[in-house]
Amino acid sequence: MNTSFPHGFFWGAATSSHQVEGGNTNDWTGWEKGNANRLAREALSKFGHLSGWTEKFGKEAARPENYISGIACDHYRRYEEDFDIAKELGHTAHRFSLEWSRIEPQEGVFDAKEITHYHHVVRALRYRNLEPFVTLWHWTLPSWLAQKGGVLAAEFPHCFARYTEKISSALGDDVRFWITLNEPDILTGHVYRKAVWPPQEKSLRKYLYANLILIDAHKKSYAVIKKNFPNANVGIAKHQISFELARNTVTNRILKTSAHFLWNRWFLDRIDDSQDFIGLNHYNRNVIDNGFLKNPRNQLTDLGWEFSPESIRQALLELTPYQKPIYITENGLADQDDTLREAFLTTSLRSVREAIEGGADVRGYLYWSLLDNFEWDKGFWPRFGMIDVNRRTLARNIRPSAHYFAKLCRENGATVS
Ligand code: IFM
Repeated sequence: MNTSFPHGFFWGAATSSHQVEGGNTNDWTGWEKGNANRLAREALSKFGHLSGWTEKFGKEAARPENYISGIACDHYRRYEEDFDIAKELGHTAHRFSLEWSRIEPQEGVFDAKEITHYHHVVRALRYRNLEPFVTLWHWTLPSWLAQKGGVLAAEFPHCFARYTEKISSALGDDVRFWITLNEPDILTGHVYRKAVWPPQEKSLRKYLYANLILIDAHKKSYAVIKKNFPNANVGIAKHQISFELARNTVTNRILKTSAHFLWNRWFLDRIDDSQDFIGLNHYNRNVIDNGFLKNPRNQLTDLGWEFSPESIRQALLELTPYQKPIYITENGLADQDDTLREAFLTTSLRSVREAIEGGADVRGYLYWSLLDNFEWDKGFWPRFGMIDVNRRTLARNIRPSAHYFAKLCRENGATVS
């Protein structure tokens, strides 16, 4: 019996608007329609080699519909039902995102009905004693802003601050935790380095510039929330990778230090005076041996990512220099048959506990994701959910690992072994 998870530790799961709500009209909407056939054609060559690739995945990934978010999980209408399940599963917190394109469908024009909707969402969480962690921006853009250049638009920080002002003043009395940006550098990397997400423009200059714009946007948004609600807790959800050495050589150490600085520290360092906590999103380690990604590829998740849940320990310990509370705002895996998820949770949470014992001020764990959802350019076939969502009927089925997690939530992790 070990009781080293702190008193009041938050347990729960996370989602994002575009991935679960359904019925959104934003910069992804047209892109999905325009690219669905191509993505379906490319699926076999991209994923067919994966050891966990099944006939079922093959069929789903070959259908263009897989790449169109459409009704998603219909969470926009079924959020109360979904929160009831989370509550029944012992969760005490829930992270979700606001869909900017619903709230401000035209520049400067805010939709009171949508603001009320999100107020109801927050109240529905509060009513169930689930602490809301509200993300202001999880990547999707209103069409008018995308047309101005999206995260490259010089007005982006101003627009984001105006949106923050509007929505935070409406919801702020009921929200203690705000996440301004989700994984900003993953977004900029996929749009401007890999050029695989809309608007698919490969340019290192744009990549760097977009990151600077997002830093400014976060700072402005932070200032707005703190002006109106000085006691609010505001941060970002940052994707962090554990860079590990296969061998302790000079070259490997140089590679690790540079990669750690560029990937894990650069963005956080720049906003350090404007964050009350750090939201950690963690999925991967990267083993270095005269080069990157030399991971032993023993056990893989459905997406072909290495199964290495223990790497969260290093990711957490590396955040201790910031001397801020840490909330794990995402950690999870694609595992349709739920064969790895329980072991993943056990090892991840054991590693979290070790990090706490090592000095990391970790105050919550939010699994990604509550529901199977729309995994961006991969569509619906990867299943990250603790709750399986039937793509035809949208019926929710609780996976066995969710019950295992429920036990940990109820016991405050006491039996994580
Ligand atoms: O689904 C995504 C989420 O939107 C952001 N973090 C990583 C998840 C899994 O890829």
